[in-house]
Amino acid sequence: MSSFRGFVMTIAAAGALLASSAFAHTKLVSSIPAANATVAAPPQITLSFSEGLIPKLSGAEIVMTGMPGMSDERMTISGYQTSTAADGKTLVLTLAQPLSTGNYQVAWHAVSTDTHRVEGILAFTVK
Ligand SMILES: [Cu+2]
Repeated sequence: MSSFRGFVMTIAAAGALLASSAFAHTKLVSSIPAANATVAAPPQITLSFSEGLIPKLSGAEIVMTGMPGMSDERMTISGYQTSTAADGKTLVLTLAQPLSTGNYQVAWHAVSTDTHRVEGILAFTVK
């Protein structure tokens, strides 16, 4: 009987391990600029995650969603470089030129080392 009991406990432990790894997918912890902040034109946009990222599968699209006194036409920003900081958990978007005054959305996606993909939108305003 004791070997059966041991078997059951092994299964239970394996289940707990699976459950905890399912919760280990990454989430956005903080960003620069912060969500919904109004800032001077940032030289780069930094997205800090809770888990290590797979750089090839992680990135972001930057879109200008509006400009003061202009229509709300969406304009995709290009010419920035995406890299991962030394901690492996931080995506850095280095802009080729300063963002002009307006509202921005950064549509990010991140795949952590557990291979789960998460995504979200960071909005901020450049004054
Ligand atoms: Cu996960």
